[in-house]
Amino acid sequence: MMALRFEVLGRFNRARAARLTLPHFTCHTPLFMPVGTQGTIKGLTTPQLEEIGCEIILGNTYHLALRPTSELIDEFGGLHSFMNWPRALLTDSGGFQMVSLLHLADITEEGVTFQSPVDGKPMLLTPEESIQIQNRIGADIIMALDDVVKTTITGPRIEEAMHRTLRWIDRCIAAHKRPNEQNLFGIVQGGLDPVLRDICVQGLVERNLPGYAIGGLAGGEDKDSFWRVVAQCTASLPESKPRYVMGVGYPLDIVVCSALGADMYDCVYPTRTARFGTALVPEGVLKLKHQSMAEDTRPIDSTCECMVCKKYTRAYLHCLVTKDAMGSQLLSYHNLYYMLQLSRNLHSSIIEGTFPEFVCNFLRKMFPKGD
Ligand code: PRF
Ligand code: ZN
Repeated sequence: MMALRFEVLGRFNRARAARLTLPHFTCHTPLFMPVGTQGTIKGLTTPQLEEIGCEIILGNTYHLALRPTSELIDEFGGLHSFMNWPRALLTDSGGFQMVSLLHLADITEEGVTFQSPVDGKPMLLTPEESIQIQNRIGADIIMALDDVVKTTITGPRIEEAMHRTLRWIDRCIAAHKRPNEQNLFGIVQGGLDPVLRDICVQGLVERNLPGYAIGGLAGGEDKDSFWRVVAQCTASLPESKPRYVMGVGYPLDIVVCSALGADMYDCVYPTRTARFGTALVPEGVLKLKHQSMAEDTRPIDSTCECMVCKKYTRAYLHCLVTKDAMGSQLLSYHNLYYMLQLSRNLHSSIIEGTFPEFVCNFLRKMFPKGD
């Protein structure tokens, strides 16, 4: 059972441009998903997200379950109506957030145990519970609970986590009560080991899920290992299903992973770096706090068509940044616009057959000295 349609509209070698029709919205790949935590993208309203062409946003089960709680969201008819977001939503299962945010989290066969940050009581998130919470939240795509370990560790723990992720997928599938309204994606684990990754891909593909994610990356491994795992997984995941690289990434990673055949991405980077006064530009980054911005009459990026670049100077933004909430709001607006425009440019260049030229231009601007 599936609640999505994935139509590949164009290809260039392994890169794909597709239309992803979800219950609440029709999205286009390569697809960047801004990350919300407590049911909001920090600094932007939902009408602003529509204005910049955002098609889908990511919510975190862990944050939403603690506050406002999934029961309350359910009473409001789901997260779409609670946050007044008419387009698509994806929720992550919660385990990864607990393990990465709470160092006290402990993983057993039953699930992830952690101390509640609300009252300090021990709590257990099982695969069944994660799916039940995500069923209440009502996102278009829900993620399986996986056992995530850092790619920088080695040894039997990597193998244990991969097999546990495969055992948990069956508990997730059995617990999923709304397969006609919500798409359950499985997550490939296995660290940097190609044999383990392959076992995990084959195991998940046998379950015939509506989509697949590549997990466990962007955790401090070198780019070479990271890209090699993405290339290996995309080569054996089905052509007809969306492929989501979790927690990625930087503009360069999105371009490279799309060339390797990945379709979906999420990352806090554009909004987090905005709060530190950094704007994303074709040349890399622009630090608005820097003294050289104080009298600069130019926009952040003269080639950007966003509201912030049309209306404000670097000097004005320099003045606001870190002193007023408006500073990070305007930078977040521009940075998300930049990521969404990058996704749209990737999509159209793949369709038009100009993907290699697009990638060359992107790289030439970002690395002018060729390094
Ligand atoms: N699993 C889940 N969420 C994630 C990841 C993962 O592996 C990553 C990759 N580091 C980001 N978010 N469930
Ligand atoms: Zn802009």
